[in-house]
Amino acid sequence: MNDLFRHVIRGALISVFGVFLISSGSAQVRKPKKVRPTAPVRQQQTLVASPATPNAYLLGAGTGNLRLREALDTDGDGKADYEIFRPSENTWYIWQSGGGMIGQQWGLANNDIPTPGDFDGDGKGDIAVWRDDTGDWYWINSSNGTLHSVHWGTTGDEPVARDYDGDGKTDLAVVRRGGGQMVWYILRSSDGVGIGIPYGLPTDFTAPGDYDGDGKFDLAVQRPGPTALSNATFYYANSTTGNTTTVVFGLSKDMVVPGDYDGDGKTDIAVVREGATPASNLTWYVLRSSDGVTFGKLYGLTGYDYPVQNDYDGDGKTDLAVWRNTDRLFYTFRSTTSTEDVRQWGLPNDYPVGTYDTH
Ligand SMILES: [Ca+2]
Ligand SMILES: [Ca+2]
Ligand SMILES: [Ca+2]
Ligand SMILES: [Ca+2]
Repeated sequence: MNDLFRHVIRGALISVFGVFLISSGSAQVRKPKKVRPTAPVRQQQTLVASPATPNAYLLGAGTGNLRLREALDTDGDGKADYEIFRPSENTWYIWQSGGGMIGQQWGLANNDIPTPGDFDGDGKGDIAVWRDDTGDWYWINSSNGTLHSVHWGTTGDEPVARDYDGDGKTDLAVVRRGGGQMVWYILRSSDGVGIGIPYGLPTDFTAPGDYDGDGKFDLAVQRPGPTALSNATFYYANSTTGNTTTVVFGLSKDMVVPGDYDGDGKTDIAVVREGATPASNLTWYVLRSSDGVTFGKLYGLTGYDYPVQNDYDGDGKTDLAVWRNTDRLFYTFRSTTSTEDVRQWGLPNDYPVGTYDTH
């Protein structure tokens, strides 16, 4: 993983897009991802766009994890697309799985955090950012190209836009750390009502997913132990029952990479563990919800790769995937065929949007 993104790693002095953050101890907050400083935002311009393909669009039980794919599926073919944000141009470059390409100026590199989602609920990913210094969201509806801006959150929050009410539209959401707790502020798309729910501690890491498989995202956190090598504990609030489930899994230093790796419609608890050196492999550990078995695989490199797990082959299962900053390659391990797909997209020091769901 590039130094610019070392903010996701605890226990180091880290440079985040020109802003230096001190991270100390084992229970330090991994800051939200931002992109590096450059020019002011300019208006959108679509350079190339492929024809839209109708998408079988599903709601209800077991479909919550499809929202994660839709967040990166701009052409609606049921497969996640390869998305890069280029800080030097404030531009999103998207290689669509259906073959089209998009260049879209959107966002401010020094300030905004990419927050892809399906805000209009048409089953296609919308380009979106959350602006840290104002708490404003900016997105483009894929359905009609309209631009939207909504204020939700404040400086220092972490954006966690997901579909918490299960209506098929991504809800604007942030978590705020302070006062001894983590509060989730969610603006429900179904009724426009904003809610605040305390869930977690300020030192927890977010881990949103649909763990109970009811189609609604559940509030969830990874709680580190006393040291980086202590076990971590996951807590998630089942949206159906309201009950919290507690699972000890992984180490405190592990990064959270939620996904539905076994394709049963429930988010699996999953983490990525870095190795000792930049050339060391990353190790993925997935606790499969379908059978309770932990799956482990070496995939990616510690010093150069960003996790970008998603469903790139469209089989409903999250694929292990990384984007490598040095060779600009997307490496995806396709769940359908258990083969690797490698493709070059982006330039060194670009930012892979798919890493937004690494915590
Ligand atoms: Ca696609
Ligand atoms: Ca959309
Ligand atoms: Ca929603
Ligand atoms: Ca749920």
